[in-house]
Amino acid sequence: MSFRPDLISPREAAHAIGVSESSLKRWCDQGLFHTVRTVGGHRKLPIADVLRFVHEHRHPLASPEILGLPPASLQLPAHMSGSIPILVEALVAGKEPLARQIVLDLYLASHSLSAICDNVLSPAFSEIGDRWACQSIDIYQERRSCEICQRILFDMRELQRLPESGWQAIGGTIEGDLYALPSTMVELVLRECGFHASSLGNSIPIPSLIRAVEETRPELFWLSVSHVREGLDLVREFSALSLACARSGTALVVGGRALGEKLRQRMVYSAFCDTMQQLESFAQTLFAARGGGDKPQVKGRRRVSGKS
Ligand code: B12
Repeated sequence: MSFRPDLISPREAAHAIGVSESSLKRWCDQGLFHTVRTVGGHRKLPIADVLRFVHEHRHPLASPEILGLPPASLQLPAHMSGSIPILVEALVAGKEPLARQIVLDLYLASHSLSAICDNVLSPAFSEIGDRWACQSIDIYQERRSCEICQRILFDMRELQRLPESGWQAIGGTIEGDLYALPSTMVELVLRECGFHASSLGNSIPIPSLIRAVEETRPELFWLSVSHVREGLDLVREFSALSLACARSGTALVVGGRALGEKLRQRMVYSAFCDTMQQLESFAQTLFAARGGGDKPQVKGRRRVSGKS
């Protein structure tokens, strides 16, 4: 199961979310759903839009199978802490469809992507790390868990709206830092906030990151630091990155487990975030502060008018 951008009819969408076809058509007219016309002139809705609607409006999902989801959707624990042990078992056993379903069900239960990352995925990997450290799981199980999670995060992108602003965000990890998940999460969360966010990848020398800032001049640059390789003078190299960001008017956001307080005291940046939820809040504040007509669409929960 992945969330392909398949199209369904308004009648199917109405059945899927358990409302009348007339209500659904009215919501289409109000612009709550993006619709496309087939060559024959019939109105169709992308499945991703229907899933996003369920997420944004806390709307029940009556027939998930119409959307290509297993009938059991929303029957897994919709609260975050209850999902962690099931997710850990699914990841360790390589049960990718189950792991994806857990994440999707949390999203459909209206949890934000940032909260899912902080409160479910990060603790799940912490548990996987503990099991790896005491050798109760094999290395391949830890690596496979990362691969699965990475694919799920990419799939979640298909549910996101296309950013409406021209605001760019780029970032990645420094040379020697092989951790991919945090940076992928940052990208996802910033896209959710309305940025054109794209990760540059992992293990990139800082001079190369500086060139990326100078050439792209993004509104925001993120650095995720989960590991500092021996011999790297992070503070010195980082100060050059910090200057480059200042010159191009770029907000520099840093985070990651390897950025301890002592290190941070010697670094200059716009914001340090412990969590994806803090990043989301910072990104929203940035929009509000810089304001103007160019402002990206920060996701809000619109109320649905009309009853089925
Ligand atoms: C997966 C993993 C790896 C994988 C990563 C693969 C991949 N494709 O990403 C690989 C195999 C590379 C790896 C290697 C190593 N690992 Co490792 N790894 C882990 C593990 C299990 C999960 C890390 C992870 O991705 N978590 C998910 C992320 C999303 O969660 P997070 O890091 O908590 O991030 C959150 C916040 O910090 C914040 N955040 C993070 N970055 C940013 C950035 C920004 C901008 C913002 C806003 C927020 C933010 O938001 C996130 C979500 O809440 C951890 C266990 C653990 N406790 O986390 C061990 C762990 C971190 N690894 C550890 C070790 C020892 C290593 C190695 C040194 C092992 C070795 N001897 O080679 C190497 C070093 C690698 C390197 N050079 O980079 C130890 C570290 C111990 C310590 N005290 O430092 C841990 C804790 C395992 C353990 N229990 O011992 N590892």
